[in-house]
Amino acid sequence: AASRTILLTGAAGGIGTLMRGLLPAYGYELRLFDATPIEGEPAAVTADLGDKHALREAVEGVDAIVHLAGISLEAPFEKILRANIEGTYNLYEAARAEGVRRIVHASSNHAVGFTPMPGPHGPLIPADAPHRPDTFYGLSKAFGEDLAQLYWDRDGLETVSVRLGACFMEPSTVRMLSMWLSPGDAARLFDAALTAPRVGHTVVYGSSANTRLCWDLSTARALGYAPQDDAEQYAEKLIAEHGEPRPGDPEHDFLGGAFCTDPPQWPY
Ligand code: 15L
Repeated sequence: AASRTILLTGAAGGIGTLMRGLLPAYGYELRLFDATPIEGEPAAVTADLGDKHALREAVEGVDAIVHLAGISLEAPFEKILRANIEGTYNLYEAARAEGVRRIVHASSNHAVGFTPMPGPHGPLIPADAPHRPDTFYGLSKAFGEDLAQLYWDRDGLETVSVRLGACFMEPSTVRMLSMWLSPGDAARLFDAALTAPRVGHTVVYGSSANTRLCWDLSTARALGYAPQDDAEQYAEKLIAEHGEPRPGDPEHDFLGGAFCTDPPQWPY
């Protein structure tokens, strides 16, 4: 396939770092953007999402954007407002002005975090589940999805909003047995979102094909996503360490887990 140039925002972050390693094998040429300099990547753009001029320059000439930048945990509203709400608006404005056709945007399970967990035999949580943010962070992700819808309906700029689960090398909690997105599957999902012929604004969940899946992956599969991994191989070890999920434990009663009661705080 012809190499396509992708702007990767948040390239220094957790998922950004994993994708810098994995996406080039799919034939993408990555232009990197982050507020933090990236060691060994002198061509990376070091700028803030508040810097509209830097954003315009970074976006110019790219075929699509994978937008991972922003605050990824709970923070005071003012910080979320600047980094995630205004920052994502600034990115969409730059993309619209430069004629970029598609954005793959890191939304989060926390946009719908107060959705009750379905239980082992309940129906899977659908991609059209209404927004039930569990934090200001989740609220900013719900905003991002609505922003994406506006830019599709009004401007014809396409977005895949990926309500990410937990993307790490390995799952480390019992909750992640249902929410884990392996790095390899994350690359497969982003590649599908970048190459599917017509997406409009599509909302998908981002996880591997986990045995304990709690949400419906069909909109992701419809883009061509074929997950290869399953967190279940870690189940025995994680349950031995942490115990089975107990009913009444807020960590397991709502999709957003601990974000619903005691959200981890952005450290900066
Ligand atoms: C998120 O949105 C966070 O960015 C990530 O660090 C994980 O904690 C994930 O949610 C999760 O729900 O586990």
